[in-house]
Amino acid sequence: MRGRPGTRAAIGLGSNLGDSPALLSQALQSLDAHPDIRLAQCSRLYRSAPLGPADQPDYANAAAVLHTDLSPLALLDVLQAIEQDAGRERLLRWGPRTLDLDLLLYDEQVINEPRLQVPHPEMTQRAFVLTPLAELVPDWRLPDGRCIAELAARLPQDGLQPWPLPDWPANGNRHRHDAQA
Ligand code: A4P
Ligand code: MG
Repeated sequence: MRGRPGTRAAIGLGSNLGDSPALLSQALQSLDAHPDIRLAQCSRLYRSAPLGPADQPDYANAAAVLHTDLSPLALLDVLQAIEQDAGRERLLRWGPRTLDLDLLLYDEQVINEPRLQVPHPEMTQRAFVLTPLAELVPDWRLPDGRCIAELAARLPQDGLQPWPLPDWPANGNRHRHDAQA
């Protein structure tokens, strides 16, 4: 199952159990190590209050842009395998998790399959998704024509804050993957 070579895809990363920054960082490394995926850009790390049940820890969130030869479903398989490796258990919708990897955008495509909806149906409502993504690809337009920067600017930030850890890939050496994008 191969996609068009070098297709651009955006993903959202989230975690609120365990060493969340390390889990997100490890997930980015695992993606970049995959033979059919190249990590083109990653955002700063953010800290956000939980959406959903309130009795869970704050989340670490980030966004990344990938270039991939994988089809959307094959990419979802890789994201879910990396979630499993991080000890992810699916106990409760919107409940705490060690690692959540959402496929936000895949080129200009609209996908409505039982296992996969792209653009991610909730992404336009979530500052913890759009603010990091707008750092990377402000001009990327959703298939309906709306642009990421405009959507991000309209959302309340809901306590979303940059989390300036020195060893996060995009801190100190910000957007170090840009040169290859
Ligand atoms: N699925 C369909 N479309 C997609 C897609 N575009 N990307 C299916 C990834 N998966 C997609 O997801 C359930 C099913 O969605 C998968 O089997 C896949 O086939 P899941 O990850 O197993 O379950 P979930 O994450 O608990 O549910 P859901 O609805 O995906 O939740 P979200 O939207 O991922 O939200 N608060 C803060 N502050 N930060 C967060 O990151 N995340 C969530 C989870 C809740 N609250 C949060 C955060
Ligand atoms: Mg999810």
